[in-house]
Amino acid sequence: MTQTSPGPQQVDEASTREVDAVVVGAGLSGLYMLHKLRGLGLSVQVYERDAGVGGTWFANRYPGARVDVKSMDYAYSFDAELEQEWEWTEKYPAQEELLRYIEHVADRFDLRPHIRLRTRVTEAVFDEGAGRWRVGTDRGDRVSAQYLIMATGCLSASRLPEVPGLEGFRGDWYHTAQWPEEGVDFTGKRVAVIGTASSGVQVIPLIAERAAQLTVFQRTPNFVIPANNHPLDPDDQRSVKARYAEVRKANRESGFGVAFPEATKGAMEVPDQERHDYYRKVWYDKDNSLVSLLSGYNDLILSKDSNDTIAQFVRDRIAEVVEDPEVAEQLQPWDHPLGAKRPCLGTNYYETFNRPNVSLVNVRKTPLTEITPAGIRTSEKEFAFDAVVFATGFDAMTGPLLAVDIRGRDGARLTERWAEGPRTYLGLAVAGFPNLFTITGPGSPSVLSNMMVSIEQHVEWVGDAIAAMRAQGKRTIEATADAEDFWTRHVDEVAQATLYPTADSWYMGSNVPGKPQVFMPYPAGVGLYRQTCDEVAAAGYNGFELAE
Ligand code: NA7
Repeated sequence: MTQTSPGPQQVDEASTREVDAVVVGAGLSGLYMLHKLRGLGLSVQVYERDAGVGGTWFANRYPGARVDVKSMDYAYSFDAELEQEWEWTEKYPAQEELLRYIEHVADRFDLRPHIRLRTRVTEAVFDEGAGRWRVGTDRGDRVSAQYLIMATGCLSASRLPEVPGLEGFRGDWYHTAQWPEEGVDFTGKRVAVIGTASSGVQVIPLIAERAAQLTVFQRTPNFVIPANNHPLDPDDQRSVKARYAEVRKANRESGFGVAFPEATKGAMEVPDQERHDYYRKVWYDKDNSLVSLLSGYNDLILSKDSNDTIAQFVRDRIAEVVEDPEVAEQLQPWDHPLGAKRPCLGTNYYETFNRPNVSLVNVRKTPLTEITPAGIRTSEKEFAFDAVVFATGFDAMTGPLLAVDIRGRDGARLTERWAEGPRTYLGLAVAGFPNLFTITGPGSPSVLSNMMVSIEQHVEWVGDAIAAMRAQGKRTIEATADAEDFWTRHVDEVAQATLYPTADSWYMGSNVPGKPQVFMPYPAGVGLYRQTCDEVAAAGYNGFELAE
């Protein structure tokens, strides 16, 4: 079911409507935030730029798009009936199933009447006199709201490479994160895919099955772990549901938002054979996950030597699967520790390079220089294509926030405040921007975790903060500059003690030319982070100023 929004002609530009809260985005976080605030009795306007709810799972509908967290963990936990009634079909459901689930949630909790689709929030200005946010959209809406909640997601501002010529390309082109709703038929076509991270790894094997020829342009090889996806056994699903409360609690207290027995040893503390056996077991285990791979030893993301053992294990598997040794070598990652960038889950990824219709171009050796009318030119030669697929990623975490012109006290722009990188308190709030909350914002565990756990924790924390303010008759809540300084330094210190900053990754902003190189997510784990947030609230919102 899709909801249509009124056309621009129906909007009265002169009138400013008052609501208690504006939520930007109707993905997993925006929908739950809306539900939570409605439950507290607030009037809420949600704006969503896309034509339907779903956020990431609306936009990323390329063939092969799947979540990389198991379905039973990647599901809302806030409503016990919802949790029990929804039946997942697979270990890692595909985009269509995830979108169906999200649409079910929107209907079940009657959320749609509060959502305006196809409407992009363009600016939000804090009016100090009124203590309210004045919000404007690209369709002429003018709304005044006490609270502004950015539920814009971490990966929603997609990027194309800085290669000239795309406007002159005679074929069709697509970005994986803006895939046409009607789908694309690549049968018999000469297709290029640029990008070999999570999205590229998922789309490449499926395009290869249809296209006459597929050419993959790879700049940096990634570690691709077998998804070992399979239908969920109904008995297994029932058994998880029977102890769901316990499973959820363990997830909330864990590091990555998916519970896993805590490792007591480092990778180098066990005999080589034992370690190798463990990696092998995880690699082929039908119930494996990124977490089971990364959590087998307690120092894989802390010690380069330990990490080398698992990285080499994966490189060996690549060499085993890929028949052409030269291609295998190009596909082996050497430039970053496994896990310092989001590892990819694949199905037939490496096998795809054994197909006669698939070839690999290393654009580190022969960079892309131009999109030509007929195809793509590298420093070496020109290739002709009917279609080009950009799996080239996102301006992550800060991109979606800075795409809105957000101005706080004294007209200060968030873009200017964050010119040298994001600065937040708890990844939730920004000094000088009262009553603004960023769901899974930079400085919170967000993308280093099962997003569902992080989203629910933020939404619930924000809901509780608003309820507490209302109970105490407070009008504004604002992070102090000291608290923000402390937190920003703390996030950096924790990150520097890990291997994460050693990789060029979108976690660091490295994929966007000119973007400040700052490690953006908070890597201390969702359990510890939740404790900190709870302590802040219990201490009367320590580090925040609440005013009447
Ligand atoms: P990512 O992880 O940002 O990957 C983008 C890919 O595109 C990556 O392989 C990039 O290579 C490549 N890329 C980007 N720009 C260029 C240019 N100019 N030339 C060649 N190659 C380029 O995005 P995804 O959509 O795959 O995944 C995002 C997240 O979604 C993922 O981490 C999961 O959490 C889900 P690079 O590595 O920068 O050399």
